[in-house]
Amino acid sequence: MPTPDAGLLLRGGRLVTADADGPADILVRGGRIEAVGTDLTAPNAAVRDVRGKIVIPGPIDPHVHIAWPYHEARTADTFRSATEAAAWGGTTMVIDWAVQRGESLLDAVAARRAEADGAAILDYALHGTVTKVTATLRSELPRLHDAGVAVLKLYMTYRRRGIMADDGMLWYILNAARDLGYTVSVHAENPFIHEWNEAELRAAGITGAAAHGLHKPPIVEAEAIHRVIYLAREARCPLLIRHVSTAAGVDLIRRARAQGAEVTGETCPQYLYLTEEVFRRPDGYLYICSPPVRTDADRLALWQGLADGTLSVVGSDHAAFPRAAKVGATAFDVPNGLPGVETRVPLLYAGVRRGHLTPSRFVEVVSTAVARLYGLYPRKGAVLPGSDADLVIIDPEEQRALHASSLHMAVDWSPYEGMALRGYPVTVIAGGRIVVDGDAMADPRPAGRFVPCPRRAPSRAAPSLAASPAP
Ligand code: DUC
Ligand code: ZN
Ligand code: ZN
Repeated sequence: MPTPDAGLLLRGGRLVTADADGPADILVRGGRIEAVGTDLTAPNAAVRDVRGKIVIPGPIDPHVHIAWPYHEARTADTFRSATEAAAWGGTTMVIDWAVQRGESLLDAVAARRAEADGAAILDYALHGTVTKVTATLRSELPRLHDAGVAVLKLYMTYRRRGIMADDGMLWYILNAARDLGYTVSVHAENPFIHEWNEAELRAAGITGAAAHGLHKPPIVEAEAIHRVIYLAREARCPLLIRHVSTAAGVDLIRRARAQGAEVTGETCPQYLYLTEEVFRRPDGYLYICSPPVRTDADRLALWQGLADGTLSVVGSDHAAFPRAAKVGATAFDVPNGLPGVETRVPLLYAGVRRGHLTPSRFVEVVSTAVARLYGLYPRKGAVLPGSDADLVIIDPEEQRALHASSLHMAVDWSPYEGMALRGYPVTVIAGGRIVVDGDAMADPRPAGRFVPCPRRAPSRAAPSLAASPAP
C-alpha cells in the first residue's frame, strides 16, 4: 500500500502553465514538485489517473478581506472558513491585509498572523495598508521586508473613515517605496467628486442602490488612476492599480505602459461579469462594492485588458457580508463588498470557455503573475521541480451551477446565483496535501503557513514625465 511519503503521481493530465500547455505527468513528494515529464514512474507512489483533466499551478487570490471591519460591520468569515471556501473553489493561497490602525504597521502584521496561524488551511501572505505616516511608521518602513511584507496599499478615498492617503502622503510613500524596494498598490477613487455627488443625491432624496453607481461614475476612478500614475512615474515607483472597473482605467494603464511606466492593474470577477443593471433589482443593495460594477462596454474592455497584458492579475476583493449586514441602509452606508474567494477561479476559467482568455493566460492571471508580483515565483505559480506542490485539477466537463446554498463562503447569497458553468476545479492539492477531492473536504487541518514575500528587484528605470508626453 503506498504511503503519503512515497509520493503522489498525477498521470496522464494536460498541464497548463503560463507558458506551456500539453500532456505531462507530475510527481509530488515531501510537499514539493519532484518531477514533471512524460511517462514518469515512481514505484511506491500513489498514482492518480487524471486523463481528460487540466492540471494548473495553484491559484493565488491576491485580494481578500477576511474578518474585516467596515464601520460597525465586519466580514463574516475567519481565516479558517475563508481558506476552506477558497480551497473549494480551486485556490491554494490567499493574500490578505495587515491594516495600520494605530501607530504601528508591524504590530498589525503580528496581530494578523496571530489570527491566521493555526486557522488558515492554506498558505497565506500579507500586504501592508498604510493609513497614516507617523514617526513610528517612518521608522518601520525599512523593516517591513523583515516581516515578509513586499506590497503596500493606500486608499485614495475613504476620507471619512480616516484611512485616506492624500496626494502628499501618496508622494511620500511612492518615493520611500522606490528606495526601499516595495511595490505600491492603490484603491483609486477621487473622494471629493463622489462625496459631492453623494450630497446632491441625498438632497434630491435619491438614496437607493442605483445611487451607488450614480455617485461614483467612471471619472471617479479614472481621475484617481490618472493622478496616481503621474505621481508613480515621477517617483519611479512600481504601481499596481487595484480592482480596475472601467474602460477608461484600462486605457490609462495601457498608455502609461506603452510609454515604459512600471504600472499594471488588477481586476475582479464582479467587474468582468456584472453590470449596473444589478442595482435595479429589488435586492440591488447587495451588489454594492467599490468601485461599482459598470456597463457591458467596461466589462468587455476589462476582458481585453486582461487578454493583452494591460491588467496582470485577478483578485476577488472577497468581502463576505451576509444579507442582514447589507439590508436597510442608504446606498452610501451599505458595507461595501461582495463574497468571491470561492468563485474567482471557476469564473475566470469560464472566460476561457467564452473565448476571452487562452488557457495559459487564465493560469497567468489567477496564479503565475500573482506569484511574480509578490516575489514568490517559482516557489508559487509554477509547476517546476522544487516548486511547492500547489496544484489544482480542473475537470473541463464538470457542470455546476453557482448557488449560495452549495457554496462555502460565510454568506447567504451569491452575486452569481444560478449561473451555470461547464468546467470546475475538482481536486485541490496544497503543499502536497489533497485538501479538496470531489465532493469532500479531504484535509481541513489548519496547516497553512505564512509565506514571507521577498524584497523585489530594483525598479526598471521608468521614464520621467518631463521626458515623455503625459498618459
Ligand atoms: N471595496 C469593496 O467593495 N470591498 C472591500 C474593500 C473595498 O475597497
Ligand atoms: Zn479597495
Ligand atoms: Zn479590497
